[in-house]
Amino acid sequence: MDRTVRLIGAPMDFGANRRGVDMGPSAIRYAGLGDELEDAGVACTDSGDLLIPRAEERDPDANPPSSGEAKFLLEIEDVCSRLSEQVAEALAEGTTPLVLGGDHSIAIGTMGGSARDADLGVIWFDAHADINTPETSPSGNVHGMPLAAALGRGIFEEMPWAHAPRVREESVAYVGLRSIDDRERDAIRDSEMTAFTMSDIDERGITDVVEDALAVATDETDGVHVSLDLDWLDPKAAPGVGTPVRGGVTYREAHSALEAVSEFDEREGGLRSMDVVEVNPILDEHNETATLATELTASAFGKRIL
Ligand code: B3U
Ligand code: MN
Ligand code: MN
Repeated sequence: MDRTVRLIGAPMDFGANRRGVDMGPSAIRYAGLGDELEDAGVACTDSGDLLIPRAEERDPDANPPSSGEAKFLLEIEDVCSRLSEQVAEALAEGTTPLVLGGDHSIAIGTMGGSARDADLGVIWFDAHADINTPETSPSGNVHGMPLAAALGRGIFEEMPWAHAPRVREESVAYVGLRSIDDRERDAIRDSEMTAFTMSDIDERGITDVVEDALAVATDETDGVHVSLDLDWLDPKAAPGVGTPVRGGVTYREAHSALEAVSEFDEREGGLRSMDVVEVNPILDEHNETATLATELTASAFGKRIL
């Protein structure tokens, strides 16, 4: 395949409730991402990391009064605005942006850049729904809000840096949900998004579910963004995450899912951007979760056993 992947590190933990995800990009690179991608048959260039201030130097509550409960929102705005520029630039140069988090709030920047010149489908591999707004969030952590931000829900509607008008509810598919707040449940039920939970995977198998998710994300869109939150996996396979939830997908199911993404991409094209988030090396065991993140990314870009 004639593809160049452009790595962009976003070592940001402003959106998470546990410190440590800022080390994710280093841990993922150290686990050999560049070589793995080359094994997958794609070329790889590395733009390095965005410069991000340390959380200790900032006041989490220094938000505009209209922003409700959303910690470090000003800092997240700054990082995501810069990230979206880099993502848009990578696409304009004909490369595929691969953003290494960082907590999941960085996906606001990735989607913003990726949806700038295209109608964007989204596949959200996550235990969580990430559809809270500052008005509904139980925690004030923005890593529980990136999809709401991209869709312009609640007060995000008035935040041009967050709202990506070319992402529509009908083009969003969740895969693997199992931890949803009450108000998120209502939001999903009242929306046009498609949600496949762990129960759907139990009943139908991961491959069928991912095929359906791809059908949703590619229907009347120009490309797909894949957002991979490592807490999607069962904590036995991915212990190094800040908010582990029992009952996630297995190592094998995760590989099948991302291989299905790449098989689809080989057949029909369309994998436009990806981010890999929530790897927390402080909580990890021997860099296992970062290594897994690396392997799964290689599967998404075409690496096969044989
Ligand atoms: N839904 C909860 C918890 C959460 C979301 N994403 C993660 N945790 N990683 C919240 O705080 O919004
Ligand atoms: Mn998430
Ligand atoms: Mn999650």
